[in-house]
Order: sequence, then C-alpha cells, then structure tokens
Amino acid sequence: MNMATKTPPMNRMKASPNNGAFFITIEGGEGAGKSSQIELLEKKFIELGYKVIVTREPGGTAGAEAVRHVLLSGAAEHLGPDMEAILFSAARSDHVDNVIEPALKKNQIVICDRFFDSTRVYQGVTGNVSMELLKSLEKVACGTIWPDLTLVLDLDPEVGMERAAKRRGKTNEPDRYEKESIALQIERRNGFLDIASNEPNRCAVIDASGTVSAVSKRIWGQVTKRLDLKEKKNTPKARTFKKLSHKALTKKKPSTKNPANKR
Ligand code: ATM
Repeated sequence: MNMATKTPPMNRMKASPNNGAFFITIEGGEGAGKSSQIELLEKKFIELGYKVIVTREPGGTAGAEAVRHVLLSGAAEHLGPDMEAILFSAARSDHVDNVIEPALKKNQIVICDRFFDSTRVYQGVTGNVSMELLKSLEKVACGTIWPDLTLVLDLDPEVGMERAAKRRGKTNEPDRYEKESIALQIERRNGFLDIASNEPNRCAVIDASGTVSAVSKRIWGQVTKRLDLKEKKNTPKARTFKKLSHKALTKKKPSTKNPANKR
C-alpha cells in the first residue's frame, strides 16, 4: 500500500470537475441491475468524449480478484465479519492504489461496481462490525480517494431475488450471498438508504424498478444534475450531452473497458 498518497478523508480533495476525473460508485442489493446500468453509463460518458474505466469490488486487480474468490466462495466466512471486513478492505487498498487513483490522476472517469458502502452494509449493518473499525479501514484503504457520486440502486428485495435467479438460470449455483434470506436483504436495503440519507451530497437513490432503459434515464438525470460535465472539445466524438438523445446514447457500441479490469 502506498501510504504516501493516503491521507484521511477529512483532508481529501474532491476530483476536480474541470479535469474530467470523476469517481462514481454504484451500490445496491441482489438483482438491482448494476451491471447493465454501468455498461450504459460508460457508453454515455464515452459519447461525451470522456475516458472511462469500469471496475468492481471486491476485485479490479489480480490480488483483489484472488481475495474476491476467497470471500465469495465462503472460504473466509468462518473467520467472522471483522476479518472479512479487513479482507475486503485489503483488496480495496490494492485496487485504490493500482487502478482507481492512477486512473483519476490521468483525468479518467472511474465507475466502480460497489465500494466501501457495501462493507458498511454487508459487514457493518448485517455483520455487526463496528462503525469505528469500518471508519479506520476506510481511512487506510481509501485515504484521499473518495467517491464524487454514489448511485444507490434501490429495489424491493423480492423483485431483486427473482431477477437474480432468472439471470443465473438453472445451471449456475447461487453464490454465498445469493443464498441469503429476504429478511437480510431488507436490512441491507435499509442500510443503503440510511447511508444515502446521511450523505445526500454524495449519494443519489435511484428507483431500480422498471425497464433497464427507464432506470438508465433516472441515473443519467442524477449524473448530469450532480456532476459538472463538460463537453470534451479535443475528442473527435465529442458532442454535448444535451444534444444526445437517450436512444442514441444507449445504442450498442464496442466496450472500451480496460482489459485489466475485465470480468
Ligand atoms: P456482486 O459482484 O454481485 O456485487 O457480489 C459481490 C458480493 O460481495 C456482494 N454480494 N451480493 N449480493 C456483496 C459482497 N461485498 C461485501 O460483502 N462487502 C464488500 O465490501 C463488497 C465490496 C462486497
């Protein structure tokens, strides 16, 4: 971990809205549709001429992907929620140092599928890990790197579980989290909503019910309202986002995801 670049969140500087570097995190429960929405959001930014990287947690680097495998398989469950929070945070530290911070320094937009709010909710709210420990871990893992915008995709857990089962199909086994009860999912939904209501400047709650296109419109509404997006004049494909129709923005295009961060 590169401690030199990590100072407590209190002292952090936000990614400047003028240099094109925004750090956006997407949170939500099972089946909330994060992956489809991230793909659409990435396309919209590219249409505006922004450079974008899409990444995820736990994961995003080789080391963090290895930790992901351990955590999602349930192999670390016996260690208890405190140790799991530490493992998620160790993976985050590697991810911040090697992917997120370098991309922001290159004035790229980073879209991250889950970040510290997932630790607050999964390990904190439903694992009873103390806020004190979680805050210390955030300080160590994230330092100055803090989301400019967190989109909380909010969905009735019953609907989310149905969507997730459909997506998985009959052949794929549910992972450890997908096997959990609705009661637990409700607690987590409320956990995300509490975070959003305590940090309204950073977090936007998005109604994730309805079609992919409808949810995408809601997300873009919040993104344009909360981030100072600029037309990137030096990029051949640059157009102002105001001129782009939703339909044009959601047309299929080849992904420019960083191959290192591919799922
Ligand atoms: P997804 O790739 O579906 O987001 O799954 C990752 C799981 O890891 C997710 N489970 N579900 N549903 C939540 C869990 N998780 C944590 O418990 N703590 C964390 O800090 C993170 C980033 C993820």
